[in-house]
Amino acid sequence: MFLSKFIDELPIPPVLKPRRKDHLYTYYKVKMTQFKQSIHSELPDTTVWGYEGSYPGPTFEVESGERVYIKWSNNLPPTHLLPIDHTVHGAHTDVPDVRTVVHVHGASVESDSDGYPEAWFTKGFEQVGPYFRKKVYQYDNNMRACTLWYHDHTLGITRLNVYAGLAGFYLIRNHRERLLNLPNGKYEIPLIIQDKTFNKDGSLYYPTQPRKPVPELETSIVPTFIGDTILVNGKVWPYLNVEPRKYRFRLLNGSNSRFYNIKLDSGQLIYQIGTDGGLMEYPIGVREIMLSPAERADVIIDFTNLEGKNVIMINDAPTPFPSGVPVDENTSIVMQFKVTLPLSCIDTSAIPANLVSLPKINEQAASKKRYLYFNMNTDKFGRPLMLLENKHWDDPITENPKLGATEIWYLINASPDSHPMHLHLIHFQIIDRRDFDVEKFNKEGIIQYTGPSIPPEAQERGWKDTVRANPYQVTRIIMKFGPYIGLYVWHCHVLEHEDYEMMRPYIVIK
Ligand SMILES: [Cu+2]
Repeated sequence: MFLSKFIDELPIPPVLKPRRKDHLYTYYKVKMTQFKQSIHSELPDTTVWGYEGSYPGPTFEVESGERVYIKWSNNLPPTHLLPIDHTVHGAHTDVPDVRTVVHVHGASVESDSDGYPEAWFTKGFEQVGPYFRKKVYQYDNNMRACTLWYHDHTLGITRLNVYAGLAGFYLIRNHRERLLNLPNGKYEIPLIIQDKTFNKDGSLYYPTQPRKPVPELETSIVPTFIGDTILVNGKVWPYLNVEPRKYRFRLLNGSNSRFYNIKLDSGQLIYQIGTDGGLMEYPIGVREIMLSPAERADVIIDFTNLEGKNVIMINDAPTPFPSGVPVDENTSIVMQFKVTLPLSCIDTSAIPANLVSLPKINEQAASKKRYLYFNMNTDKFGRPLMLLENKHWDDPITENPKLGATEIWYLINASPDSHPMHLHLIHFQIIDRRDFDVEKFNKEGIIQYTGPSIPPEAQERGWKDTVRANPYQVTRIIMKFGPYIGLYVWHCHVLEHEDYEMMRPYIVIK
């Protein structure tokens, strides 16, 4: 379907107002509902799901150390917007179709408030999953200033709930960050990038079958989802009028499966100042930024001296990444900046030479190394099934770090695709990536490196919660577990993989 580019203005999600805020705590109420929204002016309105009547959901803005309570409630209709595959674990016919649970991605949060995939709940909490513990979640926000996001995490239908619209930003700020004099106020804009496909009537399209259909099933999960349009903040190919000055953008890949390699068609530098978990040590000027699903990049783009010019944000990453379908004239376009607004005041904001101190976690501090491999399996319908450690979601827990322990995880990817691996609760640092002999590993279970240790890319040198585990490489990450104990998860953030067993529980023990 043909949709014109750059004819709709970029929407900016509203900042959510708390119901109560005093020196003790802040309280928010957030309702999930179904409603219609204009996704593109050439399309009839689209039925979506959102938080507080907004897709993407409203933005939370909280302070480091602020104690926040959120009552997430489900007010969605009883029928799902999208086709459910009832053969997928956790989405069998013994549970209601419309279930939700909210995870704040990247948050350090107690286990009972983390949005465990089996802690789901239905409308009015009438039915709840086996791990449901409480209606009001508690977030201590004992973290650096950083760009987090919240989204649905229900077992077996996360891909559908997020695709329907259940995602939004959660920003943590602090005094230290404010002292840096970064572009702020109307010059600081979050951008959630997603790909979707629409039917002619404006409704969301999500495939009921993979390319090679499963005849026994009415609906089958697909190995990856590839949309034919790109949305930013819920609009297809929007434009943003900007002033000739610096802007700060929080880039988030909120897509199901698609990776983006973001560039500007002007060829100008993008100044990256932060990663998933907060500010970097110093800004770096880059011409491209790779974002796998759930990864964020905090950037500054300078439109100074570009009066009257248009700058297009483009993408050239194939899907699945790195050896899948190349982008076309549509999926290579993200959005447009039009430098049309007059400068309303002198731009006194800065790109500081130094941002924060970022101590490296010492490898010697690690008390445990875990070797974790991803393997491709086939299910009884002949569909590909990506597993972690050849284990399913329901198998006994094998990853059980001790509270306060530092560990190194070896993410061993013997598959041809890159998998964005995400750990809940903690932020980690990437140590390196290294090619290995895949055949030998598959036969003997021994890692024999065939290349040198490759340090993380410049854009990854900071706190991370999601890392690209590239094909035929061992990716090493290091982290300290805490400050909470209990049940969490680690998983691939390609939502079609996560929903189909590429997710495992882990437990932090005393
Ligand atoms: Cu994956």
